[in-house]
Amino acid sequence: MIAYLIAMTLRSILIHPDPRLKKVCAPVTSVSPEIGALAEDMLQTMYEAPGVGLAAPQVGVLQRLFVMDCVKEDGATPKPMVLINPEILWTSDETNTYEEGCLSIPDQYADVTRPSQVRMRWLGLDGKAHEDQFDELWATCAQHELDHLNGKLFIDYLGTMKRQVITRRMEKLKRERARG
Ligand code: K1U
Ligand code: ZN
Repeated sequence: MIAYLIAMTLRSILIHPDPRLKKVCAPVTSVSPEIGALAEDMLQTMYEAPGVGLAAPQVGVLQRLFVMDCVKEDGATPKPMVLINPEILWTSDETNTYEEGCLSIPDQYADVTRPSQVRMRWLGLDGKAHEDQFDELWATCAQHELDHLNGKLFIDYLGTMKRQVITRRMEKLKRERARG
């Protein structure tokens, strides 16, 4: 039997607190093969984690792109999406509260209220402009990922005390991981 290897690299996910997670990311200036390879690595890293989204700053790249796939049902066809230089065109007045998590803040969850629906425009890996409206988990995830590109984390929506408790837990986790 011949085994085929598919080229991909799992990237390390930064853990909060990290100054790179607080930066406003720069627009992607060219949808180059390097951006394509980064997006492919990010999708593989997201599926492996597992997560439903991942933004470039979470893997230490301070550029405006994220990936997401909110198809969660077992056996359903995956729908990987790559959004480069995403912009929000419209948000609904109706809101939705979802218990969010973050791959950069492992095992911590909190309710965040956001618009239920968003319309976004972005560049695809084909270099062309795309536009679509998202709802349910897709809308929550797209807004969570866009926040990452602006240096904002879901814990920034919480009160000071809750945010401090989570941040201290993450500092402890990082110290433990560093000790090995
Ligand atoms: O950006 C990230 O850190 C990824 C994050 C995205 C997200 C989760 C929940 C609400 C909004 C955005 C995650 O994917 S956390 C993991 C997660 O939610 C999940 C993992 C496996 C199956 C289903 C969900
Ligand atoms: Zn996140």
